[in-house]
Amino acid sequence: MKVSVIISYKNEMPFISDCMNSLEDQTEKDFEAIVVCAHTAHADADVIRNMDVSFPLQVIELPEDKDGPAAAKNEGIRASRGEYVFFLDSDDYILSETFCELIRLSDGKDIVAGDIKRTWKNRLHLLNDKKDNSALCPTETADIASALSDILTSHMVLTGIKATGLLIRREFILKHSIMFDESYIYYTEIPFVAQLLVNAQSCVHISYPFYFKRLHQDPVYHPSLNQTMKTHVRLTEALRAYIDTKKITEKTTPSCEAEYDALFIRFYVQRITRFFIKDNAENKSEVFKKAKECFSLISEDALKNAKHYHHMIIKYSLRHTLDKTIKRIRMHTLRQQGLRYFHDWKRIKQFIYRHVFLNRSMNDDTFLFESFFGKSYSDSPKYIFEYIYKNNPGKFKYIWVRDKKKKLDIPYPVKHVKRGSLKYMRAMACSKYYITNIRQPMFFVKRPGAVLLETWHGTPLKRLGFDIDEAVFGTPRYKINFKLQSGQWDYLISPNEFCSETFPHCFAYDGKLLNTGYPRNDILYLPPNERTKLTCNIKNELSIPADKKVILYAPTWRDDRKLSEKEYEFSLELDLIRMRERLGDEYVILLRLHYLLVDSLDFSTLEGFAYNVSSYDDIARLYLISDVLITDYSSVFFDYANLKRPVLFFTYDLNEYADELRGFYFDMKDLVPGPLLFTTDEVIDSIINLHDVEKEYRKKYDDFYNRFCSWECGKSSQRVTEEIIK
Ligand code: C2G
Repeated sequence: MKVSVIISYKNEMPFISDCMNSLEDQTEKDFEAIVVCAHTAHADADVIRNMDVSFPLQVIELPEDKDGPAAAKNEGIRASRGEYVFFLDSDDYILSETFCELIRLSDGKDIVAGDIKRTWKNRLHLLNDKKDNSALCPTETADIASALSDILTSHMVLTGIKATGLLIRREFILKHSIMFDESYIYYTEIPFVAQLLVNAQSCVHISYPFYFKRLHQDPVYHPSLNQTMKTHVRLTEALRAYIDTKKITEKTTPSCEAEYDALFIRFYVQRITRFFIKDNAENKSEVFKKAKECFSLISEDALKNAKHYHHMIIKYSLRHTLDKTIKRIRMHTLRQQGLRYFHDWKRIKQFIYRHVFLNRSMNDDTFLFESFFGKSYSDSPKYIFEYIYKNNPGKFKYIWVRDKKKKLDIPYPVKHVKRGSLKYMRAMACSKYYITNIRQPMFFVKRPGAVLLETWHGTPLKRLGFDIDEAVFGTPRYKINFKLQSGQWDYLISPNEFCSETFPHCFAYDGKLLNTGYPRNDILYLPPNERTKLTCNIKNELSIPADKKVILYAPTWRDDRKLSEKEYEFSLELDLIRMRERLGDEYVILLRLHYLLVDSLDFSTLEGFAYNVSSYDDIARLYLISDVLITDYSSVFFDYANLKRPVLFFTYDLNEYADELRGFYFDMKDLVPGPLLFTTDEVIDSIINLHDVEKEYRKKYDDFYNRFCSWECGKSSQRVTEEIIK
């Protein structure tokens, strides 16, 4: 047996198939896999044992008195039989040529090392990307001193040092009794690698990333071990690892002392000093004390070779108190940011926000409202605003955020601030109440006493936030950012029981839920005479003939059609010319694009039949004037159902959308209160036979209404307001 692969497992079930598949695909087949499971993972151990793999697989369970990656790896070493051992974490994976290449270079050497690459991607995405990576040119270093040095310098900071990805001769480990220190929670690999390096008699390094260390996108439900640790505990342990490493390396030569010191210095400057200047960091003094123990271990040469600031701040930290050190680090950071951001106006504004506006007093009587990035005066923020305005005359001041390309038409005396402007930054910092239906920007700092009401913008059919398996589109920090944002919300509105069950999980939200129904739907419950009057007015406003019935087509956006930040492409799959031929005598159609879709519709040839209402502020008013809604996977039908009018689903790309893009919370066929249609002709036929469609779906519609609309009664704005202004 050439290689024993040792895989430590705790709770990485969503990732382990990538890990196992990467072993299954090895071009070199002479290996065994030993999975060592935490005692808490008994059920998973059975699942792994039953995995259909073609290589020898042993699954071991740790006894109850042992825990953590060090114990698991040691157990793996004891169970291994191969000439070499190779540590692979169960959330990571390797290239299919890894063993073949490392074995080719081994020739009885103590250590064969490839590089580790950190990635947000799963294996499939990585393999797709790799096709474009052919330009990478590996270099091999077999001279022992250089190879050992290369292994260390391939890591940027001390905490990057890993035992994973190294092919290590088993006899060599046993001869020198090199084991993982089980008193570590996380950084046991740092002193382990130090022992390997000081004892190795032969080593080769190949500068090629064979090993892929997965960065966890979901810090809440699938966190990595270091995401579960408190920062100060993690940093203190890493400092201890440096101290232990120095004890190991000082005994022997070649000791790689210079490389270790350089990695430590960078770790201190890049990680620990940044931790010190965070306002909410816990136990800074404990970390500072441990860091001071480390400073005396750094060689003078290493300090001299370090960058000027690195050298200076270490000397400074050694001689001064934590408070003084923090001031010194802050000064440097300010200067650095000043230089770096000098040409970046957006950053300068954020700098002013943090250092100027947040120091001003908060305006306890001011409300800041925002709807869909300031693109419209609409949705729940609009109805909450109008309720507060009308019921609290003269008591409050109001600010509305507007998009830079949009002038909001608000028929009340409010201040407008352009999104991203300095005035907007000031309003974000100084308004006591912030009411928005989208996620707040990442730079936003919630001040003590401020109130953030997240109204959100719909009952989700499409999976949302933490319920999306993996953020394939957009930033891999999607979930990490989402948690930071939802952690700032004081209140979140829920329109129905389903949302009250789903929102806490999908937003990783544990704040207060307002089970009030949606303020944006209050308008759908106006008394009949007011509603009729309003409907006539809106039709007039849009120049829609009073004698024509109205079809509203309101599709949603598709994650894979991104054009730029917050802009997605739309393709119109309904054949409007055909619709006009068959329906034009009786109907007009309103096309309403989602706020993320770029509006390039041109209806000049369809005048009198098709109306582009994409820039109309408030879709609720469009619901009121329409006789039938066509949508796809948008949440609009949950709101429209309040009117109990027919809904058709034009789902021409259902399979792709459901399986490849987001996935749904429900089986659409079971849930929706109308037919799923795939062609324009099917849509036309359903509209011509609308009465039959309504009859067919009546029972389903009633059930749907009871499930999703029964909390709405036209008083949601009032209920929400009473909660937030006590
Ligand atoms: N909307 C609109 N016009 C459309 C589609 C949507 O005005 N053509 C508005 C509606 O108010 C809708 C909201 O935008 O409720 C959200 O749109 P969705 O299509 O549901 O998509 P998304 O913005 O991804 O929100 O929980 C809801 C989900 O988050 C979906």
